[in-house]
Amino acid sequence: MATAAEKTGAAPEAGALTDGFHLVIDALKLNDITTIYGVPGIPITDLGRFAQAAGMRVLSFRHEQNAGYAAAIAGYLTQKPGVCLTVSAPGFLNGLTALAHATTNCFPMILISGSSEREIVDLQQGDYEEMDQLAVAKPLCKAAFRVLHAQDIGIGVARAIRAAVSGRPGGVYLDLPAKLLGQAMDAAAGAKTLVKVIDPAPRQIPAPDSIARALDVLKSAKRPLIILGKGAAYAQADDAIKALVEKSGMPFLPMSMAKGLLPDTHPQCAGAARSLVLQDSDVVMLIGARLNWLLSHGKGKTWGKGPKKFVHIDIEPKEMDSNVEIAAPVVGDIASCVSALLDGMGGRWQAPPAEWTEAVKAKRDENVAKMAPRLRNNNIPMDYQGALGALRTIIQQRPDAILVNEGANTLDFARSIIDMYQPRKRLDVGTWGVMGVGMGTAIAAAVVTGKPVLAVEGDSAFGFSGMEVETICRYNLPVCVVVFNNGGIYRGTDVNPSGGADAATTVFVKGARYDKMMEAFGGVGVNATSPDELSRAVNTAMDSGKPTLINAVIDEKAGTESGRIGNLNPQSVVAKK
Ligand code: ADP
Ligand code: TZD
Ligand code: MG
Repeated sequence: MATAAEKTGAAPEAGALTDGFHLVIDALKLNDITTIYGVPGIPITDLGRFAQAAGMRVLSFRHEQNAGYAAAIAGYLTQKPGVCLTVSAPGFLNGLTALAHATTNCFPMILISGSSEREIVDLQQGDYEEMDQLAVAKPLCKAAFRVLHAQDIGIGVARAIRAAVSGRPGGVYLDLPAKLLGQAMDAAAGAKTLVKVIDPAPRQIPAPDSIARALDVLKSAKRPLIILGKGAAYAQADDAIKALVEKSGMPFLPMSMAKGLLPDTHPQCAGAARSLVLQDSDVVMLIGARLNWLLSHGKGKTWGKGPKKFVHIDIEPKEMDSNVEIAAPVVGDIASCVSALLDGMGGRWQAPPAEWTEAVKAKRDENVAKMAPRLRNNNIPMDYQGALGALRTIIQQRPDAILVNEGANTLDFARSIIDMYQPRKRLDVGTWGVMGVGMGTAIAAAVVTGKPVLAVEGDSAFGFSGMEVETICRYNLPVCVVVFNNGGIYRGTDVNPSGGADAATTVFVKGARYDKMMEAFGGVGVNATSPDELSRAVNTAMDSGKPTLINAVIDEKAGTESGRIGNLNPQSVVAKK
């Protein structure tokens, strides 16, 4: 066992005291967690101060939800839990949406919230910011813990870390009552209570017979397809996945955040032939992607009439058969599963029939050629294709930049138009299609990677986290935000059906100038009305690394209801009469 001095780096003086504040910080640092995203206040203000004094990076946000989204995506990018720190009740609740989002998306994150006096909360006597936070958090995360004694902080933090990153990653809640933070104990004894988590996300090796079964199913395929999900991107098994895809010769389809795991321009990429490959494939291998709504639950019109067999690689056994029968479940961590498959394929793997791969390629080339001229238009006001055509070229020229993306039309068009070239460079709304992740995601991406970030935001989407432009300026982060300003949600053209004076429910202030928000905090603001202007402004921002917000004026008529998922809107029989 490591001695106290080895664990904390320095032996405490005889008789010296430590306390809850410092034990939390020591426990995080011991486990290589060096960044905290949060909002200060009672009872955790000093925790943030002491953490900063101890050399941690403590990023203060304007709203806990954004700090939480930052922590969630930091977890996704680093495979270490992102930590969000909040005050009690309202601050905790503000952070909770992000915790639930992290759990839903399988991102490792720990929400640490201060809480009020247990004795008063449990008797419901009306304490300052009273709430039974542990009970509220439980159904929304993978695990929830509360620590009552300073000597248990080491174990509490260790459990939180292991729960967040092992197996299927997710969100963990850690409740720290105010009284705990001030609890004192002997420093040497305290240091001994700290726990360094060994092998926090142990490999989960797939059963050999599951690999053999999967290979048999793959060999039987006439029209195989590989679908890569964000679990595959998270796994950081980039070389092995590339080797598997290339050795198999199978077309692959990246889910939104898996774009760039292999370049979208890769000869086997079927991104531009999505409908065809989903309908006509006979064997589909899912790698870190769930058959949820984003894949039409693996059935129905999207998936065509012919029979399908699925091979499913996932770390979560319960995911198998969640929507349709899985012919070959492969349960394990993606790196281990992919390397076992590669080994099993041996030296001579039969490529899929050329008839299939040629058909996919022909469809893809046809669709790409159809889109190309639309992406080069210089229309004023801009449409989505013209504006995104300009941004597409920028990412092509700067493939290591990170693209953050949210909105409806702004999201759907950007996903299909902007090619990605490197893994984990596209960060977006994830499994829920949630608005509001934008600025938190952009901030964490810049902090964690040090790379330039381009955030492409619908004007509605941006509004959910827009105040964090101050945070971007305060930390002087290399973030360029482009607000696609079409004056509303989906379109800016709706009118109030009652004829009353209020604006329609989906419409915002006409001619709004989001660029001025950035200027208010010392960043660069630009109003861009043409693709050329937009392109110049983004390139300047990316070269300078200065916080920039570009108000991109988009034709208010250009979008469609709900972007590409309008079919999910329920229809009223009354309105149709
Ligand atoms: P997408 O939205 O891109 O389709 P999902 O979020 O639906 O992706 O699926 C991600 C899947 O990846 C989850 O089912 C999760 O359990 C799985 N996963 C995450 N990390 C790993 C890993 N290291 N090994 C295996 N599976 C993983
Ligand atoms: N609230 C939350 C948290 N998430 C959501 N997804 C929504 C509301 C509903 N919603 C969408 O699904 S997209 C969207 C909302 C409000 C905004 C679309 O408008 P936009 O993009 O300006 O961001 P476009 O380009 O105008 O379509
Ligand atoms: Mg809009």
